[in-house]
Amino acid sequence: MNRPARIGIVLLLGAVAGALAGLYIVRYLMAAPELVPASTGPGQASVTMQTVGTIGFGDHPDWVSYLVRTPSGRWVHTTIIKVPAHTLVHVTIYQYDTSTGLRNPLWAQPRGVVGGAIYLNGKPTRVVDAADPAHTFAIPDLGLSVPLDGIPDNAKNQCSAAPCRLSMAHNTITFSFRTGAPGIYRWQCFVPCGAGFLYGNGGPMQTLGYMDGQLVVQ
Ligand SMILES: [Cu+2]
Repeated sequence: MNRPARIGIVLLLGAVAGALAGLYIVRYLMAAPELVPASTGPGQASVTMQTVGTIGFGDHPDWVSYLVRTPSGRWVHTTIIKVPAHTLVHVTIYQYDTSTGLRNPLWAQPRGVVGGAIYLNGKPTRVVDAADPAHTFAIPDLGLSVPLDGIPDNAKNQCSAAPCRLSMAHNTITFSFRTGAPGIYRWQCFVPCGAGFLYGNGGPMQTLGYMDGQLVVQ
């Protein structure tokens, strides 16, 4: 093979490698879940989420996940939420997964919520059985921790793919908390719900868009 042909092949291989590296960067390293803003009113905001036992689509269809509802009512597979600073935030979570239980029973007590209570299917609740949560919603830097009780293993009409509908078996948990200064606050679930991973703490438990999230306070 003559020299120009060899140079041509090397250049071609270089271009292919570059294109693949670019695809990898765009597809895997820059891909971030969508940011969903809260619905806002004077001095208040509201956020609606659901937790599901299996997301049912995407890269990891069998992973547990959160979803967030946009102000216009569309369910988005994300955990990145934008709320205003120094504001009372009302949260509603539709919890469709079965129980896993808490590793630390301390987390059975809701903390950091207005009034010290959450509402579990409308009932004021100051502590749950540590065996009952399927997930928690916790923002460590705000001292917020909310247990989300699972549905019974034998519940009828369970949801298997998100977004789940209100006609399917679920618990509704509502609570309120106050935001402070602007910033990005990490939030996560503290139930070891990553089935199939070491101690249940891998996979979805370590992945933004599933059981890890960011509260963007602006
Ligand atoms: Cu979880």
